[in-house]
Amino acid sequence: MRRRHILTRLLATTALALPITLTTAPATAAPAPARHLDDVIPAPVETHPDDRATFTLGPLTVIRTAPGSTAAWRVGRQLADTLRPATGYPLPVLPVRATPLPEIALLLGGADPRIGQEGYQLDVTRHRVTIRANTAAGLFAGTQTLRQLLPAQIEASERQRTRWTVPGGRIVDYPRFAYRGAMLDLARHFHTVDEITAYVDLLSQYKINYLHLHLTDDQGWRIQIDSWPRLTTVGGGPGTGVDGVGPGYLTKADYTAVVRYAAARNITIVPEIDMPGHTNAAQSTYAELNCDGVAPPPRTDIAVGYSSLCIHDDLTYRFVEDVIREVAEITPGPYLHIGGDEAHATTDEDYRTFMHRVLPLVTKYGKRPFGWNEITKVDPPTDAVAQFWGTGTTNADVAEAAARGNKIVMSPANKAYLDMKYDPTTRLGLSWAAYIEVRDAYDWNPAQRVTGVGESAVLGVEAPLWSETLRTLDDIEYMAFPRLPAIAELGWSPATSHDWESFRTRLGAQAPRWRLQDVDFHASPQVPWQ
Ligand code: TNX
Repeated sequence: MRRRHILTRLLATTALALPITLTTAPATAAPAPARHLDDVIPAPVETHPDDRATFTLGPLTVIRTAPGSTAAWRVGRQLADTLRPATGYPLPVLPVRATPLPEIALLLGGADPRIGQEGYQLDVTRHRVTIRANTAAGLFAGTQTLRQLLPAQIEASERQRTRWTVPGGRIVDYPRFAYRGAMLDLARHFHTVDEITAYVDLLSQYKINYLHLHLTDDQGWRIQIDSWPRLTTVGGGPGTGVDGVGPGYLTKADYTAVVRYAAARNITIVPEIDMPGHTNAAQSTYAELNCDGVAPPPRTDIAVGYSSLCIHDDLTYRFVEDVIREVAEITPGPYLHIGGDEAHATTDEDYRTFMHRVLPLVTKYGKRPFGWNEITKVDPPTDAVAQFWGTGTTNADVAEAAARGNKIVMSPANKAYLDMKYDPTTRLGLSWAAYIEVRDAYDWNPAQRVTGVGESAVLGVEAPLWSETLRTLDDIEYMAFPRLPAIAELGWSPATSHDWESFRTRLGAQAPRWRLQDVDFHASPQVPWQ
């Protein structure tokens, strides 16, 4: 009784200030746990809380977007789509106009100059949430922060009864690194468009901006190539996943749908065609891709390092050029990944020969070459990006490449590999690099990991998820959560904000959101889950 009385008084007081928004607020509303501007992953660069100003999202709230910008309007519409199911409010998306209605405004320009191309400034006052950015990408990032500042119930798919408050103050936020990536392996087990886009939804909440798709490997070929059609019908056909699980591949239309869906969430697709090793799916499909002209049997085991394209045959380069051309054509992003890892069946000299013919092909079709760190052995052109996946802290080739000016993406396998088990009891995953608990995934500095590869050489971080043991979206989620948010924070937040205690507390507060989104996560004992 008494509690009810206090609540009624509380509502009455607030209603004075916000007469319109609260008239239909349910009297049974549960007090939302206090949230603070700092309760966000990745940690924002700067927060200036104002305890006297709380915004309340209500039935009359409108979303207003920068006049004349379709891009800003699209972000506004997406925000409305995100907020409508749980609130049940109409949240119309309208052009900017001065009215007394409570509003969420998405504006271009006029923000703190430090925010750059992907950052944003978020101001929360009693009647208005204003997100300012220089680009739609920045506005989108701001809306993802706003989402985390609302009560966790905002993630529910059905109408919830709560007060939709946002803590007052200002956030100024922008990324530490330009490249904040995740990788999904479609070759070992295929993942459908629906599964990939569901993963994109999760990634974009943590300001990940690149999704690298590992499209080909020894087991399966997962991207349609018109000039070599059997790559997918046979190489991506029945029985081509690990343990014979299959079939599956992306048609060009599927791939384009993924590219578009991701782009709308500020995520750029990086396609990978792995070569000259990891090519058994192609070589077992087309006999002419083998030096002896004999197609090897398909492979569904998880061994690595046994296949190699035929380095001294011109047909190999016709094949590679066809594939690169067709993949480049359907890829709007700047990068094309050519793998290059674990080519143990290719001699060092042949590897160099191969890469020196193939790297220029990527450039020829307008893309910037990306490869696993082995490509640094062949002195690639300085616009090539190398992805470090070692477990150590020294690598002379990578350090030399960095010194020459190549950018490095950090994916140390014993820190950033999401397919590594959390501990020996983890049902899924592998353990060749390490067991990686949440703290292991979080407690490292991308710019201090490899000797000679400092802040200015690091393009960013990426969390690869190899799928030898992963079949379903639940499997993907279980390995990615909660370690993906740790890698996302390393990519976005300033090194000075790095703090395990703060991170694990903020991570614990994400759990109610994941439960509502039906995200299967590892309830690590290291984290105080709410
Ligand atoms: C190594 S890391 C690989 C992949 C495997 C992975 C499993 C790298 C560049 N290559 O082929 O799937 O380990 O963790």
